[in-house]
Amino acid sequence: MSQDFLRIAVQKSGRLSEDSLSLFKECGIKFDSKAGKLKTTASNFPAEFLFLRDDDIPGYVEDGVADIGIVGENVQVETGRKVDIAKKLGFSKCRLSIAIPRGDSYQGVKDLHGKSIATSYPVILGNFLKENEIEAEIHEISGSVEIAPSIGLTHAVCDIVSSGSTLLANGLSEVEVIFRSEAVMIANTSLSEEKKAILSKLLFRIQAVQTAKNNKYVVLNAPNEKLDAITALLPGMKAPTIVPLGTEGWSAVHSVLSEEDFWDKIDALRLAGAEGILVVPIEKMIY
Ligand code: PRT
Ligand code: ZN
Repeated sequence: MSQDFLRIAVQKSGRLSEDSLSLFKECGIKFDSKAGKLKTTASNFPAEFLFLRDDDIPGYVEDGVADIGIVGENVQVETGRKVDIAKKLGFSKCRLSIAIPRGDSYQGVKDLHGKSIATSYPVILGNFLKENEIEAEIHEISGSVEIAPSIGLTHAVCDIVSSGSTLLANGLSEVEVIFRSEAVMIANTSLSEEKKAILSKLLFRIQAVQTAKNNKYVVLNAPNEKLDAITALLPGMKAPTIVPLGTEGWSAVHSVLSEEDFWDKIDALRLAGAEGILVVPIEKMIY
């Protein structure tokens, strides 16, 4: 019997491509990702990659042409395809926002009543307007949404924003955030047991990569009389490792710090008497 494999759909070229491919590589999966390829097989993991337009990925995953795929949640929700969300991936974060010409008055969502809004996301925008009981005209266009007000096409736009510089450059100001998005791994809803087993192996590796990215390995020196105060600040995976130093009365403390409150913790450690603090990135972290 030939071994089962997972067919993975990733964006061919665009904002999701690089991070998607890096993620699989960080999971130790080796494959040829030369530009222009439409399909490739991993050499050390039961997986095959398909390189596609992001808009097509939810449909392929729903139909089972691909078993899993990576897309922005915005695309997943807009296409309305029935798939499972296997994992949020934390990259390609952005928001879908309504923006109006700078200087136009805006008191609240009710001001959108009777207005026209250009967007490539008619479904998500439609849901937002319905929830807020606003009657506005949705003008669907596939690209360059931001110029719609300046050419007299619509009163407002609803588009993806990340830094906000595109809105700024087009004289628009963001007035409502209607959806927040990040890259997600989607999966077909009826995977075979064999494919589910491969997916769970992949998700385990992704978890280890993500946890490692959110943590740093810290080594510091501490005078023994201050060890209690210092170790109280450090969680570690179980408890910090404490090793006596060659210098009498001093110890080295090894621990793991979360990226979230990293600088606050470093400041507190210095105040508590820690010296020679080394911070090292972690490649994989498995509990
Ligand atoms: O060719 P294909 O169809 O595969 O790709 P695409 O052109 O449809 O999508 P792509 O590669 O542009 O984006 C893929 C996904 O990345 C999106 O579906 C979002 O989930 C996510 N993402 C994250 C973004 C942005 N950030 C983003 N800034 N998608 C688009 N933009 C655009 C936005 O449309 C606007 O024109 O960037 C501009 C705004 O950026 P700022 O930084 O100026 O605010
Ligand atoms: Zn697209």
